[in-house]
Amino acid sequence: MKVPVVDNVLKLNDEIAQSNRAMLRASHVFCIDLLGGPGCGKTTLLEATLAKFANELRVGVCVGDLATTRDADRLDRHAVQAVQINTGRSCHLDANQVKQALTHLPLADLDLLIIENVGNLICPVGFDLGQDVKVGMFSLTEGDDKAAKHPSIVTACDLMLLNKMDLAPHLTFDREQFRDEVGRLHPGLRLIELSSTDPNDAGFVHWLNWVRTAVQSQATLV
Ligand SMILES: Nc1nc2c(ncn2[C@@H]2O[C@H](COP(=O)(O)OP(=O)(O)OP(=O)(O)O)[C@@H](O)[C@H]2O)c(=O)[nH]1
Ligand SMILES: [Mg+2]
Ligand SMILES: [Zn+2]
Repeated sequence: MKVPVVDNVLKLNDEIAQSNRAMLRASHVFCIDLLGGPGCGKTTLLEATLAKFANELRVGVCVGDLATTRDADRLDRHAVQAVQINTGRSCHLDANQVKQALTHLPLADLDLLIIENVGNLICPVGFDLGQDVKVGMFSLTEGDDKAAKHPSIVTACDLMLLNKMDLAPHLTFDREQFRDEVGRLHPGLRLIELSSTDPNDAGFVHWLNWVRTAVQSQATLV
């Protein structure tokens, strides 16, 4: 008997992602998918980023977690609108979940949508959500071998952040080796070292400038 093969799950996801992308472009909303392991500092980065952009960019956020609304609650006071997606047992966001979230967001009133993906270094990488760019995040406390151990996030992302730099004096993290491994996996990839808890530091300012430039370049594309 011929064994049926179900191989259209990602194809369907990609179709919905394209329609999300078209909807966001039509509303002139630039979209970032932020990826990183559990606790690397994604929500802390976004809290500080939204506070910095308060009088400059209108930002919506969409946060994926298996359970709780804690991250969306943390971001709600800084964002035009925050939407939590509870994924239940699923360890990544998919395009259909983002499609549902878009119905809760006032797209006409946004310049930027940031999606905080589920804390996971593996499968979120494979799911197109309709974003313009993927930003990958590692942090010093995870260890300097994580880029090499999780190459797909490094090759897929458009910018890499290395967070929790304030802890460098307390940890043995070989920044040279980490940088070399990122460079080997994705030549030319921009790597910004920063502390999300120190938004006035130079690294954080580089991140803010990167976002500004990305949003502006998108605005001229549409
Ligand atoms: N020292 C230091 N701590 C940080 C920094 N960024 C985040 N943290 C701390 O790291 C912990 C996790 O931060 P979160 O922002 O919740 O991390 P997350 O990536 O959103 O976590 P999940 O959504 O659960 O995957 C918190 O205790 C933060 O205060 C940083 O730059 N330096
Ligand atoms: Mg979080
Ligand atoms: Zn998953």
